[in-house]
Amino acid sequence: MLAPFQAALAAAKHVVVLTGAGVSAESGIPTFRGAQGLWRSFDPMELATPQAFVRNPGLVWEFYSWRREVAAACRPNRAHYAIAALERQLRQQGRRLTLITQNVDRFHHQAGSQAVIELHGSIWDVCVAGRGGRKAGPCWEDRRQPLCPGLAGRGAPDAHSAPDIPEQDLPHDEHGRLLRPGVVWFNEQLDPAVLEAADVATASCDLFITAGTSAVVYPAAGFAHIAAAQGAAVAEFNLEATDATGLCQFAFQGKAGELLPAAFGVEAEVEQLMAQAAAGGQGG
Ligand code: BJW
Repeated sequence: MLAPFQAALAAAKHVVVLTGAGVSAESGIPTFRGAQGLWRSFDPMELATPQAFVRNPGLVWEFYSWRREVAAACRPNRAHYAIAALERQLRQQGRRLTLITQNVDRFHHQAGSQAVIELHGSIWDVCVAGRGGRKAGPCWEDRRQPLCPGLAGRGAPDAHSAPDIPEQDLPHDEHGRLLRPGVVWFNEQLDPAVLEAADVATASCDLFITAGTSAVVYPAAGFAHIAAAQGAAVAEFNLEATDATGLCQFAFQGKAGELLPAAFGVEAEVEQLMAQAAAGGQGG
């Protein structure tokens, strides 16, 4: 299976890589589904919808502030570096790689990826909360931790008791408007320009690689189908089979951080990038 995949990679002019939470799992970021997944302990409808934010912005902010703390203590892993190294290699050869990520941790940027489409926003962004908890205007990055004194030292939300953070103690902008996390929640439209960029990339690739995603959340889950329908080869890297496995020519089971450097033939580059990052260079 590896040799035919590498032949497809060698022949591809435009590679699209779609990543999900499994790619950051080896960094220490919890996935959403599966035995240790966040949605096992936390109800997404109470924490990751605009309606939940309207009902209880303190609970939602407590959840996201805790996840920012977790992410701040983690670093990109070999899977992130492998994708960045492949992008660089393809660019040097006059080919290209577009990365579509569902992840909100920005580890792909930190690892050096350049052509990154963030489908579900970023946990480091904040935006003004408008009607119905939706975004009112553009988001901006704010990496302060905690974002405001009211969110200091709270840890993970307790599923059995609602937090007692008054709304005035939550993050606000300089005009006193309540802020919300800059991520995309369930029941919420993706940014149309972002979705368009992902659609265009998917429709024009000749190799589509999906890594570390359960392939159940739309619209991302539809991309592999679109790529396959327009003739691209599809490859999957995951711990286990998913809803997308059936349409893949190549399916590799195992950890992304172990599989991707070898499959992409970039092991030496990955070790070099990891060493640079450990020494405090680019990739942090
Ligand atoms: C490893 C590994 C290792 C682990 N190595 N692998 C069409 C049909 C049906 C429903 C819909 C539809 N269109 C829209 C919907 C509704 C909804 C949806 O898809 N629901 C489904 C659950 C059924 N979609 C939406 O609401 C989207 N909006 C939208 O479409 O707008 C239009 C619309 C609005 C209203 C109604 C209808 C249409 C928005 C989706 C937003 C998702 N948001 C979240 C939270 C983001 C913010 C945050 O971080 O808190 O995004 S939910 C969560 O799931 C997060 C993820 O990005 C997303 C996907 O999860 P992912 O990345 O796949 O992670 P896991 O945990 O599921 O899987 C991890 C995988 O890794 C597993 O397979 C492991 O095996 C593997 N793994 N370790 C390799 N080391």
